[in-house]
Amino acid sequence: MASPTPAPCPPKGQALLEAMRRHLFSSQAKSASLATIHDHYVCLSLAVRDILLTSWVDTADTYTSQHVRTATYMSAEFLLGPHLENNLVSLGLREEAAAACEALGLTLEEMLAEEPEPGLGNGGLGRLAACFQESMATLELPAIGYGIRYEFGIFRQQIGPNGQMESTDPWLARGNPWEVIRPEWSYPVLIGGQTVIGVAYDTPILGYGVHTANTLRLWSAQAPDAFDFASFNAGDYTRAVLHKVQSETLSKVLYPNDELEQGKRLRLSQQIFFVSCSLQDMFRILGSQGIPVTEFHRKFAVQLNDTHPAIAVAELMRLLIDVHGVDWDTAWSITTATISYTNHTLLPEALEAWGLELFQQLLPRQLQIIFEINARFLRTLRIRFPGQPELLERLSLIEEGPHRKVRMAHLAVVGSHTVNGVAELHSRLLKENLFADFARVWPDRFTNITNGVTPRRWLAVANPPLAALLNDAIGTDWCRHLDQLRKLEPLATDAGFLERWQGVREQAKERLAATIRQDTGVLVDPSSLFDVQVKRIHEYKRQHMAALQVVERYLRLRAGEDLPPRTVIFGGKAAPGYAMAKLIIRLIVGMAEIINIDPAMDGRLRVIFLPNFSVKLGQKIYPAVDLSEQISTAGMEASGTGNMKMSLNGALTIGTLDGANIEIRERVGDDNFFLFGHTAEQLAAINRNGYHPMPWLENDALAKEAIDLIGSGHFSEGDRDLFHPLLANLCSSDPFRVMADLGDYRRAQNEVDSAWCDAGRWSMMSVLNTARCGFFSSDRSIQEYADRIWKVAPVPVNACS
Ligand code: 26M
Repeated sequence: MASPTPAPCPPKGQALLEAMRRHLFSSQAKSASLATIHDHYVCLSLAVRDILLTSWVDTADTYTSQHVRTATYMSAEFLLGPHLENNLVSLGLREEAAAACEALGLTLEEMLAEEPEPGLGNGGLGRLAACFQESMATLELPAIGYGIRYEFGIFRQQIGPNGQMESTDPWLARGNPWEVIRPEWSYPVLIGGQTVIGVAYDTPILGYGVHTANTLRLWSAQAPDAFDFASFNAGDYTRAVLHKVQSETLSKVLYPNDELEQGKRLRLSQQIFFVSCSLQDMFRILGSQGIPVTEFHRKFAVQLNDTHPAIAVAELMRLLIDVHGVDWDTAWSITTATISYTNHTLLPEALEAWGLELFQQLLPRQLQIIFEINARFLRTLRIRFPGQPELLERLSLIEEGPHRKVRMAHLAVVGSHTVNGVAELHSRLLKENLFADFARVWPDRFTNITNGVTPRRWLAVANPPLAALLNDAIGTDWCRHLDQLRKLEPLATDAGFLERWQGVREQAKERLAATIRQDTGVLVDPSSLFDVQVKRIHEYKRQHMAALQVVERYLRLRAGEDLPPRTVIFGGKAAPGYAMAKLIIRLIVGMAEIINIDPAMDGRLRVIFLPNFSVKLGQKIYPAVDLSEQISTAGMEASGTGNMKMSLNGALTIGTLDGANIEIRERVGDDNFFLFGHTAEQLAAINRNGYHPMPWLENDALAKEAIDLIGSGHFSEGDRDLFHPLLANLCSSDPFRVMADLGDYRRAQNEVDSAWCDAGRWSMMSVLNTARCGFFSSDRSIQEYADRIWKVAPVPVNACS
């Protein structure tokens, strides 16, 4: 009997292709002849959105009907990066999309390049929030992210001969296909006697390989209608419009964190604005499910991402007491059972403290509540620790002195049931230093949850050739269970596998070389060692130490030493008000200008400063890194997450015993990590004896030569003054202990050079880095938050609509 002919299978990408054509007409109102690349990008995004909406709607239905316990992640920053490719990978539609584009005479790559990235964050803290959103969805946890819909994200950086220049990031200028406005969910917030309305804009966050799509809810500021109405009646129309514009500036721009940020009234206004909207939204959800307000803490766990949302402690108290009629003691138990706080830095200059006058002006009721919390807190302390007024002063929520201030970190600690640091060392130092007194009062409140990164964006999306090799070698489970990378270990000595590994790495390096050529005009050799430091520019991260090392290398090459070819790549933004960080960029740019055209280098040294480091650029850089520079002063980098992204993609680390470097080294093995530098304990001991850089420098001829060369104007067209502030600082106070670590850094860099010359061994070490990095998945971090802090369980979502 003849078998029936199967129904013809539609060619790959057919459904997406049809949806794209439909959107070109119905959303972009164009025919193919007029469509721009951007139109096509929008159409593809809308076509993908149509598909993911099913998951999104089903997820909301499931969470609502099952009255699930929900984690809310409050963060002033979400550094999301582009959505399209990530959503395609989560839906398993990457190849279909590529086929659909091809059918239209386009490439998926050009579509992806069109997407502006939502850069709603400064660096590590904002990117962590984004990785966490994605992991919460992948683990099927009921969760909501709450933040601010800044109209302008982190500034765009351009690099000129004088270093960094900033311009605005109008990421919404051409619309945003990934968000849905929810005007029905908007809330009033009273700030400085004026009401501002927050309107919800929702973005779906897809889980990988599951039907869950959680919500990121960002608040946009709007003046209330009644507002201009009153003035209009009084005949002052123009003033009314100006007022309206003023309240809408609340969500205009993300602050680039810099030293001058403190005391900015707009910044404090932004904080109460998004925190109050978010808490009011939670009360609305509670009410809609018929749950009494006294059950708030059973419905919601609220995680504070640093102190930016710490005002939530006072605002939740205010809403419970003033709006919902709860008594103080009940309100306080609910608040402390709800809130937990993550600290992300030990740097004193980054600890938020708001002047009392400003606070009083903007948030008088919340200040009153803070005073009451403090009075009750100090009262219990007086009883527990009699006769210790200094202890009480150190613990108080109010910093005394001529300019009294509210200490936001203290408010967060007092109002939380759990406080965590972001790597083991950081969490230990929190307990021993910053919060030592609090740890005496509440020893069980403090814990550690080491950071992680999402393997979807940072491996599957960023490095498709590596992902394909992994799928082939160990199966596809690694993407949801990153520990599975362990299965690679036996392959680290398999010659055939190492050859394929090498091939994957070469592809990534060629791709980055092309980007470098495009963005800087410099040709680099993809077979050279790619030595990379990308992160915010800050003295504690010590980009200037890496720069000194490059000058030393330049001197050694000029003196005829034989060193293997290196391409040293820097990237990162400096806060616009941070002069020293900008000067460091200027130095690197000056070095690049001279070194890259010096024939004596003979192709053995290139220096690159890649402008405008971002999530998008990171996706091109991380896969191509041979050597990951993680060289912060021990005890200063809370965790670091770029270190994880690089190691996961097969880079070897040169690093100090700081942040998560310590845990990376523990896992990859000390043979596969280039360690150098003083430990945090050793530095503390040195500090006690009084540190001075001169003795270190005097015994170091090469370092002196490098500093002299910079001081001579060699990298600044003869200008001997330009780098004086930087060099004088290094030679006098050297607050970040560059001179104390420089010699050992050089020793470790020499070891890197020798290791690089044995290509087979380097490849093996590279494989072992990837194989042993599974712990650093943000899935593992989030599992810990869910189990140990939030007590939130997964709720699988089934396709129902
Ligand atoms: C302060 C003054 C001048 C310039 C910058 C600052 C500043 C430094 C750190 C402001 C805020 C800071 O902390 C927030 C932050 O981004 N912390 C980072 O959080 C990441 C996620 O946990 C960690 O991986 C990083 O180590 C940590 O620096």
